[in-house]
Amino acid sequence: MAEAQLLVLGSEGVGKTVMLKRLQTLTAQQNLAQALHKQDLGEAPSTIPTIGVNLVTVTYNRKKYTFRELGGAMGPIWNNYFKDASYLVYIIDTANQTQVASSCIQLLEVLASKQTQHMSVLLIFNKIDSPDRLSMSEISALLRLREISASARQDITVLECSFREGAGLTEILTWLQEKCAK
Ligand SMILES: Nc1nc2c(ncn2[C@@H]2O[C@H](COP(=O)(O)OP(=O)(O)OP(=O)(O)O)[C@@H](O)[C@H]2O)c(=O)[nH]1
Ligand SMILES: [Mg+2]
Repeated sequence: MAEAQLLVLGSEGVGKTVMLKRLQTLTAQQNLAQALHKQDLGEAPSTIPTIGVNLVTVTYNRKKYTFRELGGAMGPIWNNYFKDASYLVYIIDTANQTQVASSCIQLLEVLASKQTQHMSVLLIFNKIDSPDRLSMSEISALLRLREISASARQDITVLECSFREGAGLTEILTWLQEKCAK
C-alpha cells in the first residue's frame, strides 16, 4: 500500500492531537461517505499535552498516511524531524491571541528551512468555534499571509477548522488525497 509521511506541527494546545483522533475515528467508520455527510462526530476527544512524538496512522481510500505530531513544547527541536516528511500540517489556534504571533514566527522559521522546501503545506486556523477567535482576515494580516504565499517555495493551502465541532475534516481528507497522490 502506498504510504505518505506527514509532520504535524504547531504551538502547545492548538489542537494537533484532537485533529488526529478525529481523523482516526472518522476514517475508521464503516460507511465513511455517510459519516462525512452527517458530521455527527460526538464530543471532542479528551487529550493531554503531547510529550515527545505522537505517531498516528490513518488509512483512507486504500492509502496509508503516517502522521508524526511533535508536541508544541518541542519547538526548538522540530527541525530534527523535517527530513523524514514530505507533507506538513501546521496548526494555529485562532482563539489564543497571545500565542498567535509566536506561532506565526515559528511557521516562518519552518518555511525558511532548507529541509522543508519540497513540502506541501496545509496551514490550519483552528478553533473557529471560539467566541474569542481572530478572524481569517485579522490573522492573514498578522501573518502577512499573502506575502508568505507569494514568496514561499512550498505549496500552501489554508483551511479554517474547528476540531471540537468536526468542521474542516472533510477538507483535510480531500487535501490528503489530492496532494499525497503525487
Ligand atoms: N474550542 C475549541 N477547542 C479545541 C479545538 N480543538 C482542540 N481544542 C482544545 O484544545 C486543547 C488542546 O488540544 P490538543 O489537541 O491536546 O493540543 P495539541 O496541539 O496536541 O497540544 P500539545 O500536544 O501540547 O502540543 C484541548 O482542550 C482541546 O479540547 C477547537 O476546534 N475548538
Ligand atoms: Mg498533542
